[in-house]
Amino acid sequence: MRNNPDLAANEKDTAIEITDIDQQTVQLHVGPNNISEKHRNRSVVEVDGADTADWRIRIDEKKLALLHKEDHVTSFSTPEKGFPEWGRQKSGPQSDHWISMKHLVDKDARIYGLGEKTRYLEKSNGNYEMWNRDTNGFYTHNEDPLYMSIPFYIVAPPTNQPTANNQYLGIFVDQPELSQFDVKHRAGRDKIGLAVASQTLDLFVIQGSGIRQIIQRYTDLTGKPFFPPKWALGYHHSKYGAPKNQQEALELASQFRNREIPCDALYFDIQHMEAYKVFTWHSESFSDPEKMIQQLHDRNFKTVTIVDPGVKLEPGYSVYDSGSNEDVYVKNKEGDNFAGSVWPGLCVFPDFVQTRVRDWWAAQNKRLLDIGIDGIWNDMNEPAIFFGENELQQLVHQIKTKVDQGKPLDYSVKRRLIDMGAEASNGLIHSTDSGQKVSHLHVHNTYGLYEAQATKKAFRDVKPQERNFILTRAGFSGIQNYAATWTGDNSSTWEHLRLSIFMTINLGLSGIPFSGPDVGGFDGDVEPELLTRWIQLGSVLPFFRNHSSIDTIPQEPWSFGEPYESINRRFIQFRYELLPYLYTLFYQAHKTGIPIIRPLFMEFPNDQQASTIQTEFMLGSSLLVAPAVEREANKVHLYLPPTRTGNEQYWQDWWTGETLLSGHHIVDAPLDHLPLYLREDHGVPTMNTVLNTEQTPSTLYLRCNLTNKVEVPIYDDDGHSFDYQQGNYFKGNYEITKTKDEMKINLTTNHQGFDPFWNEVKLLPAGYDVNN
Ligand code: MIG
Repeated sequence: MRNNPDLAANEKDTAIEITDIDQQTVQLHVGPNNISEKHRNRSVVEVDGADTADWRIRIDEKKLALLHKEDHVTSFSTPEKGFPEWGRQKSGPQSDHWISMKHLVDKDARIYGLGEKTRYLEKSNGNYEMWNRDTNGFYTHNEDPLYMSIPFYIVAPPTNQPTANNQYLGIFVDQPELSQFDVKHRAGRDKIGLAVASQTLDLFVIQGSGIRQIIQRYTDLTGKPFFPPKWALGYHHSKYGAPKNQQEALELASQFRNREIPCDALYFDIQHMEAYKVFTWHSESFSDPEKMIQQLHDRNFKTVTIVDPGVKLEPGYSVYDSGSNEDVYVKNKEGDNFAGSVWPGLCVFPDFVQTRVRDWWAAQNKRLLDIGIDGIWNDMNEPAIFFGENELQQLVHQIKTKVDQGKPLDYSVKRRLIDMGAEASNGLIHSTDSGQKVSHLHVHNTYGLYEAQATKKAFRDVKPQERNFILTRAGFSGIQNYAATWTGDNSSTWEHLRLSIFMTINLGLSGIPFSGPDVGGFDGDVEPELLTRWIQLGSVLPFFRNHSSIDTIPQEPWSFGEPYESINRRFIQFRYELLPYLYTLFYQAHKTGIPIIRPLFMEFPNDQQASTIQTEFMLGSSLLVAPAVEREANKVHLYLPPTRTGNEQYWQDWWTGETLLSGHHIVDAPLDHLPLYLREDHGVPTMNTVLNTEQTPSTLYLRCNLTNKVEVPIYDDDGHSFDYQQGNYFKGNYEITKTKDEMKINLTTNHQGFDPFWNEVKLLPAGYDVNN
């Protein structure tokens, strides 16, 4: 129900309305009275206004208070037009319209989410912009914006006021346009400035008693995370520029198998194409890709190819011709196909906003899927454009004039070229399905999301029974329903190893559980020690892919010899031992949106110290990870939280079984060690390691830290098809209890529609190495 209150306007032409969604959720609309329609992002999948009138707004002076059943929930300052005084535009086009509000929060509130953002785990004291942006090969630890825009944040109550009401809030600014989030910074310590380059500001306010509830509701609105096939949870290997040809791909595969380092997928970066023409293969280096893929499949390797959105402008190139005939490309102001330069030279860009264009793109993707490609990696879909054709011609003209006049060429020419790249997409024009023209400003941040929709359709068309794997760089709220993401072009530095923890955690808190960094770092040469530490960390992150830039030294798990190779192998094996646990967590994430890795304060919300810990995290609710994040760190500081109710508890060292009491510790972390602790009365299902997810052991191990009772939930299915949606899955709960001198395992089966991989279950004693 839409509730258009008397208190509507503080400026005569501005209307404020609310739509009751449910107890937890209300939608707020701010905008000029006369705007009835706008181009909305389509990320919201479910907005049924309920027919209740529980939510109200009250406006007094310059404050807009939201009430639920007379209880005050949160307040905003009344909306203002124009670019806000606290704003700081870093990228994106100039806009004639801005609308802003300030969200009033406790000065000690903690702010999380905002998707793929740098800096620290907690987001206060920063200004964040939403404008999908390629950073040209690397980014710094405080760079902003990056590739993906998730205009959603969580307000967690201050932990220093245990008596304060334990209210959590989620704010989703449902606008795809360029926007700004000033978190307790220039807008004031007790405010979050929200500004959108738009005439309207639509947002959802979600209230809840914990982070879980907030994320569940946010992912009800924007879509639940897709459920990947099992192989996507394995170790993946990638490098820009390698393998250079079919032969090298097969050799790489042999290396993994001969060295007994588990691996599930190999990636083919842009070198696989002919002149970077999307959906082609290099005629000499990859002359028979279908055969190569078959040979890799025979050895249980899955294959993933990169797909860039730019289509080389080259009459005679079938993809280009087909798109021209069907008129699928984005237009410039003059109404012609926009041409901008990327890897192949001048390119045109599909207008993914239109359904018929997405269908066309899906049909193009079939060229890869038909020959057996298993996963699609969407890069450069911000979209990243090096420069536009018209601007380049102007620049060339300027340069020529300077040269003719005998004037020197200086740095400004180079600078101009870089700026041109950022500006290239600004004037583009898209069309909607109904033929309405829309400026790129409204589409930019959703371009990658629309592309992912098209790619998903390709999979559905070619392999309707099979689950799929799409990896995307750019995205917007809702992307979790289609694709996994990686954090782009990071660097091979310790700082970026730490950053990768914060970024992956915050992506999870932003509804995107399936993400991870380029393990080992993309830009720059990795040090052997850093690679090993990153592999240890990666083994417990949701997406585990080693990737690096062209011309950097090789960072294969064996590149630095011993002792590194053995340690790297051990942790990649460990990843596979954890699969039963990870798979169950992925299933839960798919059903609920709950992240796979979690900040400590999510599991221990009332513990003030937990809220200050940055580099430790929980994998699921049972395992605490305290990775070494510094060079030559032979020890790490470890904080083990007390129980949820604040009582002491015993944690168990995963590797030795030694028990440690909650509190602060300094523990050993030599290079071959990842500090890992099992929570009291919690357990983790594991299995023997395998070389890839096609292999299945027959024993399920339950590793428990048992005092009174442990419950280990477990899920399994065929690992690759959609049959689970027809009930072909197994879901159960192992309950382990201890009496005086015996342990009892009891299985409660919640759903028995599939024979799970194991035919025996064993308790795994601490310190027992399942591989020996
Ligand atoms: O302009 O395809 O982030 O992962 O290796 C660089 C080459 C294009 C950027 C991606 C990176 C990928 C690289 N790409």
